[in-house]
Amino acid sequence: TIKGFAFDLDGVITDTARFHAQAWHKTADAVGTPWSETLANGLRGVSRMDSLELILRTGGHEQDYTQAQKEALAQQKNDNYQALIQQLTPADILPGILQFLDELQQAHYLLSIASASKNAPFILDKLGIADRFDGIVDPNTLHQGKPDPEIFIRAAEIIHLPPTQVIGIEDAIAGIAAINAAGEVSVGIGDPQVLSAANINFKDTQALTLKHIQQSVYF
Ligand code: B16
Ligand code: MG
Repeated sequence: TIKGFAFDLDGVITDTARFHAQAWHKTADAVGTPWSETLANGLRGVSRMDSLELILRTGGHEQDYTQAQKEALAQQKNDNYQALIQQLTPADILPGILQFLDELQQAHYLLSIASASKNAPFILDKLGIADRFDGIVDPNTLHQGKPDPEIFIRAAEIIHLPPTQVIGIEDAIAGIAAINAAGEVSVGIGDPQVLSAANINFKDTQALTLKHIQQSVYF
């Protein structure tokens, strides 16, 4: 039986991808990599350092920067990003998510956060929903990013459940792969053609309800 839910943050609870894109666009300009929608999409769900590497590689600049310079670029991006997310309010919670959290809490499910973002605690606080989660995985302690299952295994551990009793919710292909590899039930938010590896699909957060999940074979 399912006893808990592990949530991705960006793309599931709130749309911070637009702020990541804005901040990375500046980085791309600074290193001379042409900005594109394809590049922006490739950065979804990817860790900070891996995102920078992708931007450098896309422009053919992977050999042009020392490790120290890369760290400075990543720091600069995060400073710009943090300036942008100051403006987040509870109105930035994606449609249907608050009602979904209410449903889950009323049914006494345990809830955790499996976000690659080191800014997740700050973002949840700005959204006014930090206290609704029983645990937040600290990405500083992880060895591998999504699609490695580590973050979702940890997201089950921190709510004291085996992965088989947890449903993971993700908007990224790498995230669904991570949930599946962790042995959890995967829920994909977004184009079902793109997230075809998910056990259950919803086209957007508005469509996500406990009832719809329960209608699947996993309960
Ligand atoms: P930070 P998620 C991910 O969040 C974002 O989708 C990704 O664009 C970002 O680079 C990553 O977090 C790290 O974020 O720089 O704030 O530590 O989808 O895993 O909730
Ligand atoms: Mg995401």
